[in-house]
Amino acid sequence: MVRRVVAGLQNVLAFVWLPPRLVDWSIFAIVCFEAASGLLSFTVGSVVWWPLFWAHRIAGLTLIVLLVFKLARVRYRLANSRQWQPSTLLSVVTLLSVFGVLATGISWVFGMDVRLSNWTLLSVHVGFGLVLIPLMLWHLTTRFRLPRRRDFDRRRTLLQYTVLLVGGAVAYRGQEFANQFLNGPGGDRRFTGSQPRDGAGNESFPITAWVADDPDPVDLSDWTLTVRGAVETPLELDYQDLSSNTERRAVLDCTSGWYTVQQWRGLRVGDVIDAAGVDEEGRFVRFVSVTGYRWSLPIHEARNALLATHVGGERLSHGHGAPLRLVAPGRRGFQWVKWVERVDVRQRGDTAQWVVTLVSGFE
Ligand SMILES: Nc1nc2c(c(=O)[nH]1)N[C@H]1C(S)=C(S)[C@@H](COP(=O)(O)O)O[C@H]1N2
Ligand SMILES: [Mo]
Repeated sequence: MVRRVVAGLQNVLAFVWLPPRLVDWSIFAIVCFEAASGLLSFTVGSVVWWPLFWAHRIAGLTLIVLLVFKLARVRYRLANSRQWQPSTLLSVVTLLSVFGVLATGISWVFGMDVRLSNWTLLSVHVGFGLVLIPLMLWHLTTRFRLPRRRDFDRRRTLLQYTVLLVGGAVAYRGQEFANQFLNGPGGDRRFTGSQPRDGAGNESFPITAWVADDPDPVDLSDWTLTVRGAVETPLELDYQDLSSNTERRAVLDCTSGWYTVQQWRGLRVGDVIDAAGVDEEGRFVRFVSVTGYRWSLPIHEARNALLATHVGGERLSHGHGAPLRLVAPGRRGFQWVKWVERVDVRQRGDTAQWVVTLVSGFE
């Protein structure tokens, strides 16, 4: 029985064994796909995007098989130090970062919750990925060979790739199944892969600032909320003027890999901008922090968002964005602007916000 299984596996392996150049180019293509899907996955928060997260995980697993092929081919060259060339060092470093990215990705999927100072495994995974891209491109320039016609046998190649991808999908399903035993049903991860932070109120979830955004606590005596832009009457409101009476349960899901479900209380953005009277050409609403950090939402989505003063029945703490922070259900955490002081009704979206959120707070 065991022997038959082994023989079967050997047959499968012999069958999917790709020609060297195809292995290399497939690795290249998959790493590019992983970088693109990984980055894109950070910008989406709605569950309709689940196939993107699945595709990222499945493609990552097929990378393991391709690496086995690749290592089987180069192992003599690596093991034999007399064959080492200057570019071998680069190859080894590239290989190590591939191992890093796979190991952290897989451990994360299995629900491991190791933190390296404030970094979750997911952040380390992203770090390895960002290092891997330039390394791989460099490695490619030292050993560049285009695949040739005879590397492809159309039907066989197609079948090989199908086996690889289906294998990856089966392995991923198997992993989810195993997870139910290891971590209990679902392991409580969201479709984004984020792990739960349980409890209610300020103390129950981390404070996350993006890179260098770290203002002093906001002094309410010289803080106002300004509403302006494509409105009839711009407004300037004191904290005491805010009628914070709308409650909403919403998930804050940070790209560093955690989420929390909280009861938020605050002002409905629709009420705020209607008080100023929205002009016809108003299409977007932009939320600007005291630090300059900002994000904008299409106006119909913005109307249902909240400018929160409270979380879990408590006044927001400074770290969580007091006196006012955006609660944008269905959006990722980085879009939930903290320490909001201005609301702009605009005709257009704001592409510069992508850069501003990355560098906000740097002097
Ligand atoms: N002004 C400002 N708002 C911000 C950030 C920031 O750095 N500056 N970080 C964002 C990120 S990445 C996340 S995940 C959430 C975290 O909210 P929390 O600190 O209340 O958990 O706030 C978002 N809002
Ligand atoms: Mo975040």
